[in-house]
Amino acid sequence: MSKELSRRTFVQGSALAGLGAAALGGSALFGCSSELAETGADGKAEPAPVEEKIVWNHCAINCPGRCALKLHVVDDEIVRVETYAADSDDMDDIQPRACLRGRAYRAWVNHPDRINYPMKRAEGSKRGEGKYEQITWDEAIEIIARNYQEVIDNYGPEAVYMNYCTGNYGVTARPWFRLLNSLGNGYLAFYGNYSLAQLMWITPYIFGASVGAGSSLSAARDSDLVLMFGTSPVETRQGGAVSHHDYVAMREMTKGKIYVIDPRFNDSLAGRSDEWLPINPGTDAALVAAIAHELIANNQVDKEFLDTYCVGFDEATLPASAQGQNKSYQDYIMGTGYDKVEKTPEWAAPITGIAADKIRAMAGEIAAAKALFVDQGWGPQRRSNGEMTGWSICMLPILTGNIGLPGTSNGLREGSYSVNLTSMPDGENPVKAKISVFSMVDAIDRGHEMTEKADGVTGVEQLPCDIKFVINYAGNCITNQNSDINWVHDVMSDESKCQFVLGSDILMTDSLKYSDVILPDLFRLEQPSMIGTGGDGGYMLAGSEPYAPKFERKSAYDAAALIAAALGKEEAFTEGKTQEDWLRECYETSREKDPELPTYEEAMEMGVYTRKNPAGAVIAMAEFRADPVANPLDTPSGKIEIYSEALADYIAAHEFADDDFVAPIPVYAPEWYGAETVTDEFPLQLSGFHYRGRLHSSWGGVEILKELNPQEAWINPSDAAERGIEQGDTVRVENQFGAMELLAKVTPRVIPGTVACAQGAWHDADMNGDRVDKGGCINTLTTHRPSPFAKGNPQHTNICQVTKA
Ligand SMILES: Nc1nc2c(c(=O)[nH]1)N[C@H]1C(S)=C(S)[C@@H](COP(=O)(O)OP(=O)(O)OC[C@H]3O[C@@H](n4cnc5c(=O)[nH]c(N)nc54)[C@H](O)[C@@H]3O)O[C@H]1N2
Ligand SMILES: Nc1nc2c(c(=O)[nH]1)N[C@H]1C(S)=C(S)[C@@H](COP(=O)(O)OP(=O)(O)OC[C@H]3O[C@@H](n4cnc5c(=O)[nH]c(N)nc54)[C@H](O)[C@@H]3O)O[C@H]1N2
Ligand SMILES: [Mo]
Repeated sequence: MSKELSRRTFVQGSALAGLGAAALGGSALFGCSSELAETGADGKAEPAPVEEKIVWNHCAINCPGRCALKLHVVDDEIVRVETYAADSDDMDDIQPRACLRGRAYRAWVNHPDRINYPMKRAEGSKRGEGKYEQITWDEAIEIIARNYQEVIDNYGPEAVYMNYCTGNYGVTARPWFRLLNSLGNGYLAFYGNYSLAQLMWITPYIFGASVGAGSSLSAARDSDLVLMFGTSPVETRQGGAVSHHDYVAMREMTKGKIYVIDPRFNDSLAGRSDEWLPINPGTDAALVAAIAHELIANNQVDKEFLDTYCVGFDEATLPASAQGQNKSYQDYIMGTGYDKVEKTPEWAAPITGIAADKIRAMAGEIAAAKALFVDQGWGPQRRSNGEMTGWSICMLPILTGNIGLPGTSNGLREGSYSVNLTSMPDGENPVKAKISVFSMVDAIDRGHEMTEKADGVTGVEQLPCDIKFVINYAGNCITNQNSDINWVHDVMSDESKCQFVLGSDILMTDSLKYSDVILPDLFRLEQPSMIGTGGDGGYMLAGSEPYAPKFERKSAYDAAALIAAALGKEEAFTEGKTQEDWLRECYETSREKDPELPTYEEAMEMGVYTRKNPAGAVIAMAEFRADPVANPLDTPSGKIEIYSEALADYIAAHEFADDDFVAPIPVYAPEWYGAETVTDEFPLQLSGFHYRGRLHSSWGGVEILKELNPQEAWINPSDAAERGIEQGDTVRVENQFGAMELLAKVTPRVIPGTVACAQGAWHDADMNGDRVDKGGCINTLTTHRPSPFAKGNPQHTNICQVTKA
């Protein structure tokens, strides 16, 4: 679009473009109006007067800074995206303002890869090739229903699976589990998620199942020492009303020093005066163990807290089954425990890359802090030793008694105050078996061999069959976001394994190319929708559709209803309701629970509803701290478990590999592919992070955002010099699983010995050729081996070699 175009001609161009694309009909299987907009308008004709309407809707991805979108709509085209902004300079005002990505929705909604029609895999092509032919909705539904019924008849409901996905959130955003339950058979479910599987699994052993997060960041305003382990809210919590804002507000107000402990000088540190503590990836537990050593050696642990609120710090509070065997945490730290190694700062220094004196100084600062606030992101736990690392980080507040009091947290990620909305019910799943979320491809490959003891299957001792029918909706987690793409490709393209893959998305993605049938979906912002969420304060967003569905796109709800109808279960699925009926009904249920909420009509009109936390801040575990007898935790002992007898029992009853370090106390476990296990062939660590310019792979194809946020491998100048690599060179990053090519960012912002690479870039390889990924998708190099306990995704744990391409 040329710069000279006036706003009027611009608007006319977009309107014409819509017509142009529609008139093309079947010749454009996926495509959009914006490309045509640039060639379709002659800019000379006198434009008809246009009327602009404003429609509220919301961002629906997994940020979780789901922000308000104020859509300007002319002739059924979004011509501009604004957001919410209140006229206020109150730092505590809740303003869910969209980030650059949110404001770039127009380019995404009109992307050339948009899916417009139902399609089936082209005759003779293989899964993964991405060759499709247009079909009718009737034909698509018939194929889906037939394959579903065949799989149920031949293998049973354990062969049916809905893959993990995070592209679409809202009260009615997930109709697929409901569909599978309405059909009366159920499905193989999963537990955990790709975000925090390891921490989710271990936290119930430490604090009990009801403690899922720490204090809100507003609580850190009263802290005098803030430790941020592997987290960058400025990058991963963008948006005006979640942790990015809350972190910046906290930094303005707290008197405490803030340490950021990360292999990478992340954007939350950039341009500010706080301290970066560079650490070798996967070694936080060694740092914590050495700090614990200093606190114990100098009598600086809070013994009264440990005796009253915890079990297992020392012999005195160990359960009877563990007594007299040197199994306490203190024994492990002081060198009398199971490995007989004293965890001195000198022991930790070569492992972590942090000097022993620095570790001593930090221990001194921690001991002196009156209110220590420890916050961990999920980077440290998305690793092969993530369970032990996540638990270890929580040991700093536990050892010093900095839990449940003003200015403190419990070591987990910051908590929030949210407005909660009830979702459309999923119904009952009669199938008891579950697999870990990371196990889908394994369960396609060899599901019938997978057991409770070795593979973390739950509900049954062994899976009765392999997965044969997959729904992949609003997720790019078959390949792009999943690990070891080259192996996944081999499993998924083998048609003797999975019988049928139903894909549905708004855009053609790398994962969608493994579908047998593709259904064209709507963006959430193209449908009536509501969502509740929060940070320091809570908010709710509501909105309606800017225009009727275009081309042959249908909402997932309507698509699922057609499948239900084809299988004779329409009534069970819809109960006679439209998506909007469900939205209203769920919202009325929410209002019964929370009568302060506005009416449905008011909410739709307002777009944004906000509420401050009446308590000021969330202080994690405050009730337990105030009275541990009246408010016990839901651990077996009712206390914080530093030694977990339940975990000891679990370990005894399960199978682990030799290099899986498992223990009933939080120990440092060297990684399989880590600081201590790099090889001559692959001498560098390769650690991922979540990038500011995308949300995983979402927005990854939007050119303007790609220009602003190039895909790069961060490499320290010392490692680059050794390899003759200069800033801006294209480099090849390679390991035992694959190779990718991308730009080098030569920078002291990453610790020597580690290459950092943003996850989520679009995989771009010739899978029938050399398989070298020119898109720089890190999952070309990640392992599919699951973490020992959670069987979670250890996607930041990798080693590599880097050379000039
Ligand atoms: N190496 C590595 N891999 C990782 C991670 C990592 O740290 N390192 N992180 C992991 C984590 S934490 C997660 S949560 C997963 C996320 O993995 P995914 O859930 O696959 O996330 P996205 O790549 O954002 O894919 C979302 C999909 O939803 C679609 N979508 C977006 N908006 C809409 C909408 O409004 N409607 C519909 N129908 N579809 C929409 C997008 O086109 C996209 O295909 O990735 C994991 N993968
Ligand atoms: N812009 C943007 N925001 C996002 C996402 C996105 O893709 N893009 N994804 C969203 C989703 S679904 C999720 S789950 C969250 C993810 O949020 P997180 O899991 O917290 O994000 P990561 O970037 O994986 O990790 C945070 C930091 O940990 C560091 N790190 C990695 N390994 C280690 C380690 O061993 N020790 C220490 N100390 N630090 C380590 C990384 O360098 C990174 O700076 O973000 C959400 N927000
Ligand atoms: Mo995530």
